[in-house]
Amino acid sequence: MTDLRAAFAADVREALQRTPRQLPSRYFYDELGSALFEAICRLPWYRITRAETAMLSRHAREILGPLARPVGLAELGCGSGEKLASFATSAAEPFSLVQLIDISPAALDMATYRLAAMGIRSVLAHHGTYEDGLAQAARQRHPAGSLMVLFLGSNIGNFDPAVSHDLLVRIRGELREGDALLLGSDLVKPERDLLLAYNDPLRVTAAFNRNLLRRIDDELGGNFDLDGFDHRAVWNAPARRVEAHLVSLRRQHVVIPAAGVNVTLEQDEPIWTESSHKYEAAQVLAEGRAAGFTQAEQWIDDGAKFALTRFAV
Ligand code: AVI
Repeated sequence: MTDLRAAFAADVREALQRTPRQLPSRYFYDELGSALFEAICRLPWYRITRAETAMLSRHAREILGPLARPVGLAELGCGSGEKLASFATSAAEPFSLVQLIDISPAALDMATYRLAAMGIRSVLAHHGTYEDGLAQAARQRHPAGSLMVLFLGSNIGNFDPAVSHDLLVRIRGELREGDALLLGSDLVKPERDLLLAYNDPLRVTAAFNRNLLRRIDDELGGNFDLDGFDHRAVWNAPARRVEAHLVSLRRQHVVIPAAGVNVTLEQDEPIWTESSHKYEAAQVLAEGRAAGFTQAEQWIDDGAKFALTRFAV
């Protein structure tokens, strides 16, 4: 068994044994999962990607304004590279080096190809976790100028608060004076809008969620019956997060040989697969401060309710 498959198996086993049962959302992003996420980003009800791309393009020069030249970029979770491409086009200046960090090899290929098509060839792709990629990016940075880490798409919202705090501290720890972090955070909005975004009428998000079971069946030999689970999204107001669940439609036995899993799910029993935390704009500033960033500037899309914050060291 490869290391990646062994880690997948161990994580699935551990998460399914919790109460309530869980599955880690980072495993959504195999090739099909990444394609389904790209489709979600195009849904009329999921506004994060369009709002952020427009803001990146509109404010590119202001965002880069105070940074020492040449600027190097490192994007955590670059996906298809579409946002980075739009930012680079509007910035209209050369970057010393662009570093891409993602757990999906397909995403890294797509982003590298997209940047190359724009003439950006000074690109390094790091396949792996945010932590490892960040450490690599800091090691490989251009010796002159500054580094801006991009952590966009409200990817931070998929982590529990304690973990996201640690990640911000980690990012801060890899940066030097004059560097910056550009953080994209989705803001709290009416429940109706949130539920449409995470339980869309075309059921693309439901497919994205169920694909995790398909991946476990394919890669770990599981016997999940995809028709035996409903996608459910709920807004947990006190915790300020949308939770995604897969609800067992009947009592069923799940066996995943490669993960050593043999469990019985009751009818209506949920498996919690994802949290998408939402923020108040001031809370984002406070979290950056708590992680050790000294200065911040924020741009907000009031319609989509999305914030881009540049934290400086
Ligand atoms: C990648 N991440 C920020 C998305 C989110 O909004 O939590 C993943 C997603 N899940 C369902 N729709 C989109």
